[in-house]
Amino acid sequence: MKTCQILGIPTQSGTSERGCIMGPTAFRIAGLPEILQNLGWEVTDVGDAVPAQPPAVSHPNPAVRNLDAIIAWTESVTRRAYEMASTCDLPIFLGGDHSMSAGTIPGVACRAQELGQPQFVLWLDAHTDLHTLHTTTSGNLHGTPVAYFTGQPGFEGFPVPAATVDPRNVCMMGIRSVDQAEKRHVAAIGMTVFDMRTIDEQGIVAPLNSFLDRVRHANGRLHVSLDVDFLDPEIAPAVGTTVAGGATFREAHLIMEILHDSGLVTSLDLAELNPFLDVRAKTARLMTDLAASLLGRRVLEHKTRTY
Ligand code: EXY
Ligand code: MN
Ligand code: MN
Ligand code: MN
Repeated sequence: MKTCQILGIPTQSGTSERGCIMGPTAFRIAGLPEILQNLGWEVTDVGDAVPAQPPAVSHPNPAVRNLDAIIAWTESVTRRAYEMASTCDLPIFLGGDHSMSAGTIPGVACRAQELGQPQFVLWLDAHTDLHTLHTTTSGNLHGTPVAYFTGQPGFEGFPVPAATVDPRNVCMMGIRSVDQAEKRHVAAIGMTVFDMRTIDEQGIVAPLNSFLDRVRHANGRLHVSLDVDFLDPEIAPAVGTTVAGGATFREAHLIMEILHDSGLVTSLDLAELNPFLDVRAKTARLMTDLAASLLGRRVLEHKTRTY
């Protein structure tokens, strides 16, 4: 039986909107562990991460918020993620704001390095989250994890990442809100970005399959990081950074179904759920259902298509 471990990461220090601290609880109340068990997975809920001791730090950019807390979470989450990736088939990380990925991704990438496999990342988000401590103007560090885990400079005071991901192995989908400094950075480091315009024009199947082919041919490990704001705010209101024009219900499920069929996914973040902003738990339920699609739930048991 395939094994899955679930870790809550109740951080909200990366945002200025309070409520993500309740994210892991909402996923558990929505029944995520039981739903995955019913899909045939052996599921262990390993509880919630706790931050390390926050260091005494300051930064010349006065906008930066909660630097000490984010460093403390990054340290402890990296360690937990590495342990999980070493002891189960599929670690699932329940956020918590997206600063969680400054820990989860270096942790799982460290395990990939040990196995001699390249780490790939599929980043599903309205935002590129590519600021550094120097370029952020909001000071909200959930806007920075991609720069950190791809090894960009500008993270004084942070631990050196346990392992970094080659930016050419990062694919982003759903992007529709990018700050000026991030635009320059995206072009410079060579990530693949399928923005919403590309999805409007080409759909999600061809772009996603082109990336999955690359992962497959490189015998890579694939981490999926799903930010609630990837989804259209009409179907997923429970996030502090909604951007109109996001992925539809079926686009999102189809991505998850294709990812499941690929057999390539080795770890998953469910990020940015803010239950305080939800409407009758619809976002918590949708995110849970998307995880179920990724872990094998299908409408019919048999294949309905011939390939
Ligand atoms: N780029 C904006 C900022 O840096 O404040 C918005 C970042 C939102 C980040 C959310 C998690 O994806
Ligand atoms: Mn994000
Ligand atoms: Mn986002
Ligand atoms: Mn510097």
